[in-house]
Amino acid sequence: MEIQQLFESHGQNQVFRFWKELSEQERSQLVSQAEEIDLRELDNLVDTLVKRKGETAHLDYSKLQPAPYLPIPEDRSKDAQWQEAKRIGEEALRAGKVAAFTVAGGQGTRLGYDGPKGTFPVTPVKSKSLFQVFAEKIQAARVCYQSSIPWFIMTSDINHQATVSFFEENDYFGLEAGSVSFFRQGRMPAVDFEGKIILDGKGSIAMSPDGHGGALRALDRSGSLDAMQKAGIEAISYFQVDNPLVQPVDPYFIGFHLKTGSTMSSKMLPKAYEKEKLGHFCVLDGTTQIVEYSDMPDELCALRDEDGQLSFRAGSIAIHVISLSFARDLATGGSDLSLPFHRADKKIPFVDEAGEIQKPDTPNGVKFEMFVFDAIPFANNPLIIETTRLNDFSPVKNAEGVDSPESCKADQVALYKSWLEAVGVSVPDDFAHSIEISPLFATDSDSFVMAWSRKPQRLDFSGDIYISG
Ligand code: UD2
Repeated sequence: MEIQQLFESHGQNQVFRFWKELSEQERSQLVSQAEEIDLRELDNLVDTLVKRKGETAHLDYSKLQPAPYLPIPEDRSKDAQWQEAKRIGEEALRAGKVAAFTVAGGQGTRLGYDGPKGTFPVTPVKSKSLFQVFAEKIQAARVCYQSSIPWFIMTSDINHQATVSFFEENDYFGLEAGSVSFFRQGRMPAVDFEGKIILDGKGSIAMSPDGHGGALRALDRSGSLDAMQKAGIEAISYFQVDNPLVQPVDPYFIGFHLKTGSTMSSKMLPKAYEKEKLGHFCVLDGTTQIVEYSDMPDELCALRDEDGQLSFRAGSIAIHVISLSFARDLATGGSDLSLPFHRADKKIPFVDEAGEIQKPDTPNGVKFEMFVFDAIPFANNPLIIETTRLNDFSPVKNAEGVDSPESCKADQVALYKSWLEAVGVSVPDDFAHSIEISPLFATDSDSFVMAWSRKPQRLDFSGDIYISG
């Protein structure tokens, strides 16, 4: 069979070693998995990342500089530059030039939650899921800008069906079904430390999602870029599934992206502490890039300016605006523009020679992932703007402690308290309950002030408070 010969010629014939024992159906499943694999790409990854043969580009950390960013003014409403950006962003939103895009292909293993992460209940009073929060924020923006604002969600093989079913069961949380598009990201095979593709069943290759950087290829392959182009979209507002405080379409951010002619823009926060798990915005030889927290040397994380601030303080919170034309270049531009793969050593279940499934206790193989932020070095005028934590970032990543459901709920309550205070409602000091404000009522402090003036409410602080849309 042709495919077997092809694998043999790349030294991967072990993939078909149980062939004779497989049923017709198992054989065709194995062949279709095998056909997904680009063996030339894999050979190259095995040489460079697994066997570390030949030239592996090492980052010269001594040349790394902190990347400049646009700081957020104390009061954006009094800053002409920020107001102009907001006007441009609002105009683009009203003109239907913006799509929202969520990457939701990850497995959420750290959280210890089984379902798709977007289905995780996250709000303090109503326990709305992450997906519901985003859906309501997008709905609010559609009403505000009288515009369709399509929403694209990238899933992976592991959670695609469960994600789509969740939306169907919940009537798309009030959004029109056709205005939400789901597509699967690509997969990569896992290999052992010799570079051999691992089987996790006699007729099944150990495949895993190719990282959020796979979004660019998948946007193209799924026809989403074409659909966006047809709809007149110019800017893709990108965010991760784990962060309910994100503003899915922020007019200031979109406005700055358009106004400066950037093709990929990013939001930053000053790191809260040296080792906060955020990528670092850096410049190397004049090129802006993100160095992931796990790759950043401790001494650079700890380096401080004369005024005591962390030098490499600009942390990436994985919120970007990407121009549609740039996304297309990256997806189809060939090797000149292709994103690099990163190596992750993992414990990967495998079938042994006897055909038994084994679950190793220590890493036994390598998974390959692309990161979307590796596109930044290819971007024109990559812009970085500062935001504030309460208005944009409180992810749910760990079961407890930092970035946990608990800390995220506390941040949501703190945000809503600040909105109430802005309209002169003071929350009693001994208030021991929760507050939640529906995005359908307001999505930020400004819209809360407006909504409150139209619909002021008498709040009873003897229990939880929920302000609905
Ligand atoms: C990510 C960033 C980190 C910082 C942080 C902020 C990376 C490598 N690091 O860290 O620098 O910005 O977020 O919260 O991204 N995903 C997919 N498909 C995949 C893998 C991931 O869709 O194959 C999605 C996943 O569903 C989630 C997001 O990407 O929405 C982040 O993935 P993560 O949890 O692995 O990244 P994390 O928290 O280590």
